[in-house]
Amino acid sequence: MKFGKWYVPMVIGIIAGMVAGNIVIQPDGPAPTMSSSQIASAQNKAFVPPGQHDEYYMFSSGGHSGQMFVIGVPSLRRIRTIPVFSPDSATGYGYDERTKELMGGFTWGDAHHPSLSETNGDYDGRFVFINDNANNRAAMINLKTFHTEQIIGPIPNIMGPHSAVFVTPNTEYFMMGTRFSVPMDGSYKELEQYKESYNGALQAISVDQKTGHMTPAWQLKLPPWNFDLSDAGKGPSDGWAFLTTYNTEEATHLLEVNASKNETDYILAINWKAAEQAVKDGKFEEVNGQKVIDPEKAPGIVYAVAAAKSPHGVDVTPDGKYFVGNGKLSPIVTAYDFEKFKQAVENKDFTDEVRGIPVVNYNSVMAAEVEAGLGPLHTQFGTDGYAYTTNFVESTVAKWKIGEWKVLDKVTVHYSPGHGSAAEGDTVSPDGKYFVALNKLAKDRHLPVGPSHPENMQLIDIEGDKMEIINEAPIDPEPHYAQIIKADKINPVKIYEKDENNPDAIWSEEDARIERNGNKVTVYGIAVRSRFYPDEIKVNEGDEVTIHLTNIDLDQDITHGFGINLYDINFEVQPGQTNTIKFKADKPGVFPFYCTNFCSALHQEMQGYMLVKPKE
Ligand code: CUK
Ligand code: CUA
Repeated sequence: MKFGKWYVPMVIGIIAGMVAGNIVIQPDGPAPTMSSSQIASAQNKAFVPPGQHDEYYMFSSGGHSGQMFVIGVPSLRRIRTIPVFSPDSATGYGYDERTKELMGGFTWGDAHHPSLSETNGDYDGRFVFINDNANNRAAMINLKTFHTEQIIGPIPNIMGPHSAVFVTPNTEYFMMGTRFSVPMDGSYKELEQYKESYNGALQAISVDQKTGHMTPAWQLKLPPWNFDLSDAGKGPSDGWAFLTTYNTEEATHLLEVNASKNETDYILAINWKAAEQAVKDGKFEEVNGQKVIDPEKAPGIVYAVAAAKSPHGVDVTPDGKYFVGNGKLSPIVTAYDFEKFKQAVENKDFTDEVRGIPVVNYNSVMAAEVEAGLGPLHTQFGTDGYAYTTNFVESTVAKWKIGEWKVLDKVTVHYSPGHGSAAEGDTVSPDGKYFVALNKLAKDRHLPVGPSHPENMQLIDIEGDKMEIINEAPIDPEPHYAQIIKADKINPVKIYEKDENNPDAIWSEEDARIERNGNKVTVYGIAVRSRFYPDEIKVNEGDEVTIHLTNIDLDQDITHGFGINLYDINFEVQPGQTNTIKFKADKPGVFPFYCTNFCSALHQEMQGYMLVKPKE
């Protein structure tokens, strides 16, 4: 392998850097300032005047904040935070009954990779899905309302679905590969039994095309390695998914060193249509209610191909002809020719077998090794076969071209980019135009705010031959991946449709009431500028209280909040929405409740009292 001869010194350098706690080789101190002509050009291209809309939405993961950020491109203005895996008192997410149930008892998630729904390999603006790397879950956000509508999981048998979520070209499925290996049946096994008793997995989730609702479909049992990222094939490679591996050393301790020993790890190519067929043919085992396919017992589903040391991202080109592995501990990005890969599989052109998985001959399928730079993590695509790779260690974005296989331009970013995101970058027809580098470190780029800084997004104009940074903005931790979709593909509703069939909703003051059944008190209330009805809720200490509240202000952007003093309760009702909250009135006394969301000139008058009569 070509990369064999020269990545070793570099890897030693990186590891030495890691051990010294200083992986970032970018120097400290202020970055070079832009020239006045660069500033003028940037203002021209990235400025969105007040009142005008951005051309694109960017959906960015919020990492361990558990949220998703909606950002306008090119302005980089953050438009909305969509709470997904963590509570958010600003919207009452995680307080009202529906969202409390969604969160399933967890108070955080680690959201890494948003994936917009696709039709024929193109973003269609219906839904966006995202993984929770911490709690084996995935969420669906409906882009009509920008609300999290469903969270599934924790899904049994998988652990830490980091290589997720990646939709197939018609959103038949999205794939979730695990980062961690664990005993798949959920049993207790010592780490000494790692090699025999631990496994990774690929989870396929099927998606209902009408509602976007997710159902666990099947799981593929994988070797006890770590899996990093995946991508779905398209066009000629439709029906396949690609998954990077690391720790094929099967180390259990000090992975920093022990998982960086092998010269190569693998990219797994998974024929998901064959997996689907195997399930139909009954070639699976039921484990904890999940259909688990063992590739050793159902051959023809999983193949491996060597990839430069501990690869991070794997990305399929827009035409689906190549899949591209990003070296991480090797300075190269490897492009594999899918057609040749398929031929090699047909011809059984294998060099090895590892844990029952045939290893395809690298030299037969490798199309090119692109010398991208130090620490390549992820690649995105623009128009005309241009590709953009983020180099974490050297803090650059490298532009190269499919077919030419060499770097044509590089731009220094600030600092240490993880993912990047190109406009419509994961579709069959990317737009080019913009690339956002999602930099892990901001350091000196913004006003200092103490020892820790925000992450830093930088917008790069990729239209010309030379890439040019034209905008930047800080962002809370932590965008991993983001997808950028044309704004006109998304048509959110302006108000919730009046649901006459919702038994919890009422639409007039006359229907407002408080019902008592033993110690259960149910309030049917309305919120309307600028009052609650009823505005006196009288209960006894110890009562179980349920409040259904409907916002009958059917007017865009008139949202009411409902907070109760000292009861740790706050939720919201958007126009036309009904929400429910349940709690025990365990503190006697007088507690005002009030609208927490400024809604009118008489917002401050929008209040009432909850009287909790003490027990005798
Ligand atoms: S990962 Cu964070 S930079 Cu979770 Cu996609 Cu690569
Ligand atoms: Cu309703 Cu403020």
